[in-house]
Amino acid sequence: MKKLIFILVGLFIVPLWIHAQTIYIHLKDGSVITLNLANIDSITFDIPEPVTAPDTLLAYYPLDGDAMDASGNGYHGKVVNAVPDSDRFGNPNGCFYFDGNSYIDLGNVFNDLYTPLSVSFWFYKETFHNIREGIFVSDNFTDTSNYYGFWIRTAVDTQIVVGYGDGGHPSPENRQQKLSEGKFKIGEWNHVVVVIRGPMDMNIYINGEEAGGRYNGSGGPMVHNEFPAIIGKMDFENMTFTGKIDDLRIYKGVLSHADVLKLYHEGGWGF
Ligand SMILES: [Ca+2]
Repeated sequence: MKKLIFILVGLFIVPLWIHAQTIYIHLKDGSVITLNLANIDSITFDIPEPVTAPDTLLAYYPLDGDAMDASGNGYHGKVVNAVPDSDRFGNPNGCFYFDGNSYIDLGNVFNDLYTPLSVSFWFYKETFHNIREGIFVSDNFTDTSNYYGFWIRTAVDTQIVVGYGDGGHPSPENRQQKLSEGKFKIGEWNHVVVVIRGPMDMNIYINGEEAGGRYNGSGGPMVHNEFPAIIGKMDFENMTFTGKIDDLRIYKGVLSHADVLKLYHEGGWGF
C-alpha cells in the first residue's frame, strides 16, 4: 500500500502542488487519506534499486562425473576420453582431467549467443610447457576453416586469451582478441571469468582480480557456424588442454566484478 501511495503522489499530485492545499489519497480499499500540504515537510519516493547485470545463465557444466548441463536448458555434452578427477574441494569425480587427447563435445549449440556474453570456469595445471592450450571454443574451427564463434585458451606465458571471430579467414583483421596481463598459477586451481562486450571491450578476471591485458585484431561482429562447441581443446592449431577443468558456466550478458567474486568464493573458496 505504501508503494501505491507514492505512485499516486508522483504521477498526479505533484504537478498540482502549487495550487492544492489538501491531498486526498483514495486507496483501493475505499478509504481516503487526507493530507494538509502545510503539514508536509517532504515526500520520499521509495524506488527499488534497478536490477543490474541482466545476465542469464545459458549453460552450466558442474562436470561432476558427467557433462550434463545443470542450467535446465538441456545443452548436455558428451565426454570423449576425459576422466573424472578430484575438484578444488577434494571431491572425487568433481571435475574432469584432460590428457591432451580428450575433450567434451557439446554439439552444434550456442548459435544464438552473441556479445555481450560471459564465461566462468576453473582449471588446474600440474605443469606448464609454454604452449597454447584450448579450454573452450563455441565453434570448433580448424586450420582449414575461418575464425568463428568465441574461444578461451592459455598463452605461452601462463596468460589467458579470449577472442572471437567474424567468419573471415584466420588472420588478425577477422578476429577480436585480448591477452591478459595477469597470469594464472601452476599447481593450483585458477578461477577465470571472461566478459566479451564487443571490440576492444573485454575483461579477463583471474582468481577474482581484473587481469588487464592488451587487444589484438580488428574483426567484425561474431559469426557462428555449424562446428561443435568444445571444452578441453581447440582444433585450430591443435591447441589441446592437459589438466583439470571444472564448473564451466556460459552466460548471456555481462558479469560484474561483484558477480565474479561471488563465483570465485562459491563454496567458501578463497577466504
Ligand atoms: Ca564440479
